[in-house]
Amino acid sequence: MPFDCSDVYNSGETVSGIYSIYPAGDVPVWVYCHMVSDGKDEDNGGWTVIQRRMDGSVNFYRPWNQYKRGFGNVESEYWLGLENMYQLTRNRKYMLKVDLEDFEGRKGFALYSSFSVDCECVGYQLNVSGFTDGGAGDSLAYHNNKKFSTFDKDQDVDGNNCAKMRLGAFWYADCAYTNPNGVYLWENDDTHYAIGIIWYTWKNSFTVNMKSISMKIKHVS
Ligand SMILES: [Ca+2]
Repeated sequence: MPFDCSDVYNSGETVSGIYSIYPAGDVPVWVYCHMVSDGKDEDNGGWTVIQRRMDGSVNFYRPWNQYKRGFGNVESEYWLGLENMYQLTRNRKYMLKVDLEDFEGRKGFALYSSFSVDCECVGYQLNVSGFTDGGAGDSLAYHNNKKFSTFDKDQDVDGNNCAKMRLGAFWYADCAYTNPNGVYLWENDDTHYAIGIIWYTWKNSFTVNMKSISMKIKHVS
């Protein structure tokens, strides 16, 4: 039983697609495994996609229990679930890659040599470090060592409720330099401030929205 997409890849499955993994024992979790290299070494097989947005087909404004367990469609947009992320990263060391695409077709990424999510007992705190710039800058540093917040569970350091203000759910601080689980908006829709899928350090804006984003992790041996 593969623990993650690295195991799937190492078993000989080299085609990107949907596979079942077993991060918490005998319960299968369906996940998209990114296997195909696009020519860069860091993209070589075995990435487990933990979050993906591409077309606005899934509503991401959801309560705590949904973010804990995971939701969405592994063929398009989904969230793997905080408990699965915890189970994966407590057992193995992972790197994280965030792939971004804007509405002009430009691409950028941010690579982190270390990524982990702590237990629910400490609010599924994010730990991310070892940044390498893929042209998009480091918008996650601001969220490092923050607890996860949803509209019904405010664990951010802001006096208000960041999930309600940003219409998403994330490791909010005071509140966000990136909002991957925000509202899927078109490029320059600034009708409401900072509720879209932003990556501030790329666009120097809280209202320029991404066409797609994915967060994927790979076992570091
Ligand atoms: Ca708060």
